[in-house]
Amino acid sequence: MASLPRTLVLNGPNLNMLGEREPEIYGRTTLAEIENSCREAAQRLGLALDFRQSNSESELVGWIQEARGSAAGIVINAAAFTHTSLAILDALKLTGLPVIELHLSNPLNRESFRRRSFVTPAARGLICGFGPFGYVLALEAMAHLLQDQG
Ligand code: CA2
Repeated sequence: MASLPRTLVLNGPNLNMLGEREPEIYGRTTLAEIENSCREAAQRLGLALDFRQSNSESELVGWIQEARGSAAGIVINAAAFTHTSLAILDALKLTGLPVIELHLSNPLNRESFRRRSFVTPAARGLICGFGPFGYVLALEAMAHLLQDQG
């Protein structure tokens, strides 16, 4: 039987703290609960899931580079690195894989420094503002992209 297309879901700095601080912006759902919803969605959509979080830019870049050989697509909530990291942008472009940019909040209606994203130039699409449900939406979108790709 052919193996399922693998989607790498990457989470950037501080997202391991979800549910503990700033619930008015990021809600009360923990990253472990989000991972569980992603696992259910991936199973339903016929995707293999690799769900990771790091506070280190270097580790995230390493994982993105490795995805070239092991993943069919990348969903990334780069958190604060979204607004600062040319290294993550370059790594995402180098993979040649479909990338979906994801945010829990809508960075466009927050502080002006959140309006610039270094991920957007590498992304096929952007999902933001839907809280934890955005992760499920991103996997739906990825399954759709990979199906179209054949
Ligand atoms: O809305 C998002 O998903 C963000 O990527 C979250 C980042 C922020 O810098 C982006 O502009 C938008 C911040 C993640 C911080 O995570 C926290 C987790 C728990 C409590 C407070 C922050």
